[in-house]
Amino acid sequence: MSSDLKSKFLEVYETLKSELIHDPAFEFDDDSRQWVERMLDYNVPGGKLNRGLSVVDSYKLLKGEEELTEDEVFLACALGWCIEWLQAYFLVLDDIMDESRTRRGQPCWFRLPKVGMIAVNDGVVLRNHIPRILKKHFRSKSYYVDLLDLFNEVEFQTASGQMIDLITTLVGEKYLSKYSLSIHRRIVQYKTAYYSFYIPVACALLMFGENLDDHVQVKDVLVEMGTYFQVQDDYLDCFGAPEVIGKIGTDIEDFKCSWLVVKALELANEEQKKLLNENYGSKDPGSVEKVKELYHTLNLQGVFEDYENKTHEKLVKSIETHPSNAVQAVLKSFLGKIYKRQK
Ligand code: GPP
Ligand code: MG
Ligand code: MG
Ligand code: MG
Repeated sequence: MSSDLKSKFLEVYETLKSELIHDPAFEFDDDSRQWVERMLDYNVPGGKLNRGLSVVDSYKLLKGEEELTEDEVFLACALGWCIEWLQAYFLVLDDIMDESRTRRGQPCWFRLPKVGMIAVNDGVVLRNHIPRILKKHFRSKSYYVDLLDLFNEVEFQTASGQMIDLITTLVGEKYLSKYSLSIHRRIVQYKTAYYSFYIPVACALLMFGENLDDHVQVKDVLVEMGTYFQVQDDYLDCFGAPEVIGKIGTDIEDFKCSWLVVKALELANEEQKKLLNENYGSKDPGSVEKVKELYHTLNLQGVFEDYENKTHEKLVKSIETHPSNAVQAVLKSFLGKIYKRQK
């Protein structure tokens, strides 16, 4: 990704933000305008921007040799930002639900004293900005309806995944024996893969004039990649450096059906299972430490490394069966961005 493209992408953010805080559908006053601007600057542009930039990247690869017009660059960036908005909306709410402390190296938005539960409404506002951006810039396009439908479908999938992520942790039903790789897979496929991997490529395909029904194989590979991405997220929650990943893990405290606990359950002897049952899902730092020690004893770092290598190999193989070189390039570029990621 050229730094040129990244600065262009950030320029488009300023344009979209300015349009949103001058949206004629609402009579902004100074306070409300300032609130939205601060809220957007705090929550939308501060991440890795991988999802957003991937739309531009993918569209370029689909076009091949042909140079993008100024207009195409703007539209691809705008779609990329819609995904970043979607991500900001999910993260603002996810951090409340997961009782997280930090995100992207700063306190979670709802942790700011002036914000608190206003963050819930900010999430709703972020979510509503997406159709406003789409209406302003894509209303006259032949693929407008498909875009709206895509964002709606993916939001539904993500919210459903988030729901199963949350209800598996319900107090009073905290027994680990219900956790398995197949439950984990279902959760992460829905809560992460569609909005992180499928939607950027689907946006590029729609803009390129393709019919998404013709790209089921692409979707399947991207969902596999998204699942791998969330396994990495689960791994980094415990083994990542908070300064690098920008957030402090909460999966053990939250009794999450994380890939790590599923693997630990597979490998543990009876005594170790007992330790897990007694300490997993507790907010007590001593209990959390005991779980982490067990993860080390079971060499989950090695188990993860092995999983990562095998998954990478499998993904490359399945990408290489795709008939189009341009599509292969899109998928490989995606995989390259996340393979062995540290954040
Ligand atoms: C990532 O889970 C999943 C999401 C951010 C989707 C949230 C969906 C909603 C409908 C709110 P995670 O909790 O493991 O992410 P992180 O580790 O970044 O907190
Ligand atoms: Mg979370
Ligand atoms: Mg979560
Ligand atoms: Mg996580």
